Amino acid sequence: MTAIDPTHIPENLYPVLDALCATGAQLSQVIARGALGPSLAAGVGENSDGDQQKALDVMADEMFEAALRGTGVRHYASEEQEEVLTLDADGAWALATDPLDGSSNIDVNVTIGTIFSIFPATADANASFLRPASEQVAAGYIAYGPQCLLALTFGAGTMLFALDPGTGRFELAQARMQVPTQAGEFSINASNRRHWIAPVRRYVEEAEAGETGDKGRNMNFRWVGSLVAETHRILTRGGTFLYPSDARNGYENGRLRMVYEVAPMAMLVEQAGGQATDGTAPILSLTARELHERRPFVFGSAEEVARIAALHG
Ligand code: AFP
Repeated sequence: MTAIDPTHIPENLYPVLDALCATGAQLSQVIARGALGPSLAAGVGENSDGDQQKALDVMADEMFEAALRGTGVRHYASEEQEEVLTLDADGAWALATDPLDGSSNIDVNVTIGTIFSIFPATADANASFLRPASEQVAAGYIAYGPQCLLALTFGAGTMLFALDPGTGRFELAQARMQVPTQAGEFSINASNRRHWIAPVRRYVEEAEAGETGDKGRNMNFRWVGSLVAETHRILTRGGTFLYPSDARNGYENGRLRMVYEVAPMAMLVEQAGGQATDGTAPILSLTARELHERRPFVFGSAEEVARIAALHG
């Protein structure tokens, strides 16, 4: 039984997408059992960067790694593993993933997700990922929320699939997602205000001033703490997301990881008519220097992202 309608998937990538979707469907069932199953939010260790690992982080990573063997993935990179793994020595693809993003929301029943990015594989494992983000051939996320959804792009628009709980198969829900150019909402972790650089503070103050300030219209505010949930909202109804560099120790390049969070989300958003930068430079023009490097991340409605870049200028 295939896990996703093959109609919209390039044939040479179908085994990879089928494995990702089958695993995503399994994971959505594990997550839906919540407290009826083993504790998914229990701390089980630390990842390569010292972030606390939850049981579900490790479980998801193990499930995706196992499922992708034999599908044509040569190199597997994960937030939960220090080094790149070789799965199929003659595979054509290099896949990077945050297997479970939004871990702080696991035990409070808020949408969490899996993010993935696919490059053509090169012989050298790291070199497959340390290259311009524009060389991605596919990017997507699976959102585990009230609906289990897959947003997916191969560079010809961003598609949306929904998991049919009755069949366990992802079916096309929207052929082409489109980010509205104007935003009505902005997203940033406002508790970090005292750490922000001036352009970020200025943008947020403009948004907060609403119709009483330069923007001339009111904005609403959202912060979920789950990149997949924020991205899905912005792909659906527009908005702006900022995780900038800030003055905290270790946050000089923000919090989000370039290879398996920032780059795939940037491809999805730009393929839907939005924009994605590090505050000024387009993410897709950037190249990661290290597998787990962080990068300041601003994305969403084109007008807003351009305003933020102008303020940085
Ligand atoms: P976790 O997976 O460690 O919860 O991190 C989630 C995340 O990478 C991203 O999904 C959120 O947008 C962001 O971190 C939330 O960061 P803060 O906890 O600093 O608000």
